Amino acid sequence: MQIGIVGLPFSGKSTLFQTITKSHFDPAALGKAEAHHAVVKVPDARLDECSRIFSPKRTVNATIEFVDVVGLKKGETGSTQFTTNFLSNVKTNDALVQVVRLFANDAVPHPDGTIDAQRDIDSFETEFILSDLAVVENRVERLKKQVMKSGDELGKRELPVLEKCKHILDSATPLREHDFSKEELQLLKTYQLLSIKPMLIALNLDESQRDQADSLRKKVAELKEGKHTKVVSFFGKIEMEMSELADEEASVFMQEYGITESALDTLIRESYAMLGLQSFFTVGEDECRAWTIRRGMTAQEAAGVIHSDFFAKFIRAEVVHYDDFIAHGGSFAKAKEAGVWRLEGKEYIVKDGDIISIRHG
Ligand SMILES: Nc1nc2c(ncn2[C@@H]2O[C@H](COP(=O)(O)OP(=O)(O)OP(=O)(O)O)[C@@H](O)[C@H]2O)c(=O)[nH]1
Ligand SMILES: [Mg+2]
Repeated sequence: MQIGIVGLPFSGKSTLFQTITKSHFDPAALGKAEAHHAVVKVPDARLDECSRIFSPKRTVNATIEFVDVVGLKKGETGSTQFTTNFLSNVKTNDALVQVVRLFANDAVPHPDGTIDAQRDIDSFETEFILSDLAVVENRVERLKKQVMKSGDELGKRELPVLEKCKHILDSATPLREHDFSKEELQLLKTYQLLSIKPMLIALNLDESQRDQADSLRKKVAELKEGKHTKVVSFFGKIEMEMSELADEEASVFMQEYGITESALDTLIRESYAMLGLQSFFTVGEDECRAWTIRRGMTAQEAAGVIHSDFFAKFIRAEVVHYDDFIAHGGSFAKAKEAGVWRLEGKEYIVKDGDIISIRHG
């Protein structure tokens, strides 16, 4: 699962990437042709609490991968050029974080001269829609011929889905705001369409905009938020400085600024949720661990994520939800007594935050 960080030049992509991945690269390398990848721990207060209760030898967080997508450059004419090279770098991601610049900084002028979130967001939207339309139209034409000539079965199934896409794109809306069935999504996968990818719009604010942070976010959210489009805000520069501090210093700093949770933690968790991912936990004195599954997965499938043997030899799952576990003093015995600890069969749909132990043969 990979999330691409995109955005106009000088919007703060590399600043964000370095902060969430706690990595550093030479400023001279910023904007260079090669993309940076890093795996990031998904922060989870529930897992931290389990670790406090069990004091295990190790605690293992869920992870996701972020990429600083490079290749978007200011063209000769001054406007930003969405080259095919850039668009193909975007295609390989499962979801996108679009950094939108709201901070003013004369030292690094905005490529379009002024700060305008809506214009920036729309320019990406338009490019993505146009790129998708080209792919879809081209394919529809070819498939029509193919189906007529040979009665191609796969083609027959694909054609109506692609025509549906064309219809949506023609009305200038991104595909991600429409419902597609599992089968339809499967058929569309090979086309790596851009506007179908879930999108988190991350507004990069300056320290001085602290008081307006909420209203600025709401303004953009009202216009842009949708089923698979979310809007969050963060403070690129301070967050970066904060990430360079030791944990203790950072918490003093956060208190001083009245930050309750690092915006970046929120951003990572939102990205995880945006991918349709959720966590269940295994706990014990050896290890407390968050495992990643897709929403809707069964107990047997979840067991298979831990070990393929657990899938094959699945008998039952012992399940208690984290909230119930905590409500009963973080004790399995009390949770059992209260009847919130249960045995579930292989068809049980695992919930985000379930604590599970697999019984297998
Ligand atoms: N004042 C201010 N400056 C910022 C903020 N975020 C980033 N910058 C500055 O803006 C410049 C560009 O930031 P980058 O993170 O390199 O931006 P980018 O989107 O990766 O840029 P390219 O890779 O060149 O497209 C740097 O000089 C940052 O220090 C912010 O929140 N406030
Ligand atoms: Mg960069």
